[in-house]
Amino acid sequence: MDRKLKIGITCYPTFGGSGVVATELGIALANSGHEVHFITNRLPVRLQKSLDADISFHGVNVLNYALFPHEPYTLALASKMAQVVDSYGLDLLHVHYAIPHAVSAHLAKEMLDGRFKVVTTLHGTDITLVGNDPSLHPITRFAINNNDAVTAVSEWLRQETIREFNPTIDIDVIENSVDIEQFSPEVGREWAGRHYCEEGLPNLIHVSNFRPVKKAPDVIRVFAKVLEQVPARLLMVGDGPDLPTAMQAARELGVHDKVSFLGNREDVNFLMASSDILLMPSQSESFGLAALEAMACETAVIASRTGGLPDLVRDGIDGYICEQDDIDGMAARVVELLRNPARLTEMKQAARARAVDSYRVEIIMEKYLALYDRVLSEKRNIALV
Ligand code: GMT
Repeated sequence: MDRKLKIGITCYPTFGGSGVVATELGIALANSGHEVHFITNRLPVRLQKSLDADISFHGVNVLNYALFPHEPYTLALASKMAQVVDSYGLDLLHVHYAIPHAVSAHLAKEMLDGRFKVVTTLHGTDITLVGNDPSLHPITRFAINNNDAVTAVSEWLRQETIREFNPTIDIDVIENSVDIEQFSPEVGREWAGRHYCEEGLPNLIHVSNFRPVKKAPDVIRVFAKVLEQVPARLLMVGDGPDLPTAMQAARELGVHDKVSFLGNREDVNFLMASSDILLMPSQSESFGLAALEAMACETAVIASRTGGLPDLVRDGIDGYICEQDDIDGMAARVVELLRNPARLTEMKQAARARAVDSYRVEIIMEKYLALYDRVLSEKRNIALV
């Protein structure tokens, strides 16, 4: 697209994958000359280093009043969206995670009499865990049907959305992306923090928000089985509800001195680039951003057969796909690779090539720009369902 666009982006600003995808896209769009406005309740984590003249940040302040059972985030966000669109003449809002962002954006659009377009990206649990709850199903379906375009981060999520919501709008698939300069094997080589890696020992890594769906304690179980056969270290990166359970499992299985629990980290690219294999035994994963980032760092991936993971990680090429809950199977694959360095290197290089060729942020940004172009050339067409 030749025209420079004015784009508003809303996401959850935390370490979660949807916020990361939204932020990396916003940075890439700004670097390509588009005017980008983040409308979020806090500065997104990965934006903290990149805030410059081309990216504006508009904080959403939510009133906390004693009468309210809950803070009215959805309404405060809609008000802020309408203000920002109006003040800066934005062409479109691109919101990430349907609940409640797609609803707020629709409200803002109604407030401004349809003067801009709304694109929603569905990321996963907004469809599979939250949006399909009976309390939210009708409003989620309404928002999906009344946005100008809706994307899902994998074909699997597109199918889940159709199955769950039977939408009247077509869903486009635009996958997650990765910054291949930041996430590259090179960063690991110069990294001062290499002391997490014991000289000569292979490194395994797990990166997640430690919600039950990520099965972090299973990573420890896999690792304990691996240690029965080959020496290694394990980095556990992130924080969340299952962190204490994973720590307890490490103590109970007697492997705690070989595991480093590192919490939420901004240098996750360095940690991945210093590792050999990423373990992702998730119960559900619409795409698997951490797997893609690891692949870009030349780290092989061993993941469970769920959601979009088998489309991302080519079984036997970039790593291995194992059946869900198959602790023994995953451990066997790790051992197989650690005992065969030539095979491991081959997989690491294939993984990097796949990330560069198919998922680098410039490629994915072009897909979004084509979508923006399409919706901006369409007349207003609202189906109230
Ligand atoms: O759906 C979630 O769990 C939240 C979301 C997030 O914000 O972290 O994660 C999802 O979005 C990522 C980015 O699109 C995907 O790579 C993750 O696979 C997906 N998580 C799940 O489906 C569990």
